[in-house]
Amino acid sequence: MTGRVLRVGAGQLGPIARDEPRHDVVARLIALLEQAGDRGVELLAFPELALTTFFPRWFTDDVSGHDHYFERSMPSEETKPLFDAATTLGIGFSLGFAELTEDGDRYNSTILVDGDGSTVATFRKVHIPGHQDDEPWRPFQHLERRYFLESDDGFGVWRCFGGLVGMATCNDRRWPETYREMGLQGVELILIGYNTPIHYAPDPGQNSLQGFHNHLCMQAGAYQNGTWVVGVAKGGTEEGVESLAQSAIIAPSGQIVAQALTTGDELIVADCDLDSCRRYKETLFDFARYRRPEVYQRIAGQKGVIEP
Ligand code: CDT
Repeated sequence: MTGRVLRVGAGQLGPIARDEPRHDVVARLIALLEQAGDRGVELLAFPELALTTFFPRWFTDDVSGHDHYFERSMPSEETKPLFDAATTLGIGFSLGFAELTEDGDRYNSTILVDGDGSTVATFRKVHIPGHQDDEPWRPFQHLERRYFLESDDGFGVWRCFGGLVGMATCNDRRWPETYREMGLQGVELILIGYNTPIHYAPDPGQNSLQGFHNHLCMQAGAYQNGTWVVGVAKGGTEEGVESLAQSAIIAPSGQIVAQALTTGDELIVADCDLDSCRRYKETLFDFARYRRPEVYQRIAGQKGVIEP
């Protein structure tokens, strides 16, 4: 194979029980990492909030009531074995976790770690979905807006793994701005972890379309920006809530080249030729030649809809 080929894995997780200790989850992550090592993977993506159950599904009066699900440092004593195993194997990885900063701010974050164990970057989720207050009419809560701040850092792109790599988290993948912000920085590979409940309480009519929408937005984001996209789920039925699996590795053509078959812990792998991004970036989506930012003013300047 020619070009800059990076062997990428997605380490899908099945459910994590509410009482499952970090130590056991880290052991599951290391098992996926070892499988990735056997298959020559150089960069392995793990899901959003990959160390614990999806705790925003429960309301606590005091926001700090869920602080035991947050990490105050990365690596921590409990996560260090994962970092050590990755360094020994020479595999880089991305890992979603709940971040509690020294200032007491809470973010839904993802760390990107190089194959030598050094931290490349920490991304904080930008588009926080769900609601802030208890809504007992729902079969389960989606209180991300109670437990996480919206990050103002935006979507960075980093030179690493022989290419240009960016990150996004779950709901971020539904927004075209996410991909285009990174596309304008030349991104070649976007790593996206997600936890997507199949039941959408405000409009259950969307339930049967969850799988379609998941792939639709990531495939469109890949194609329209000429980039690889890795979508990696925590799927299966977790504490009674069924979540979408369907982890996928998507080429710059928008085609899915690898997809998970189960709803449990599963590794998928693809050889991602980063040079193949140029086929799209230098033709149909040659931004410098064809974009018209002068007629896109609303996109950055206006938040909600203003009808004519
Ligand atoms: N974790 C996450 O962002 N999940 C959302 C669910 C939105 S429904 C409240 C998603 O976009 O999949």
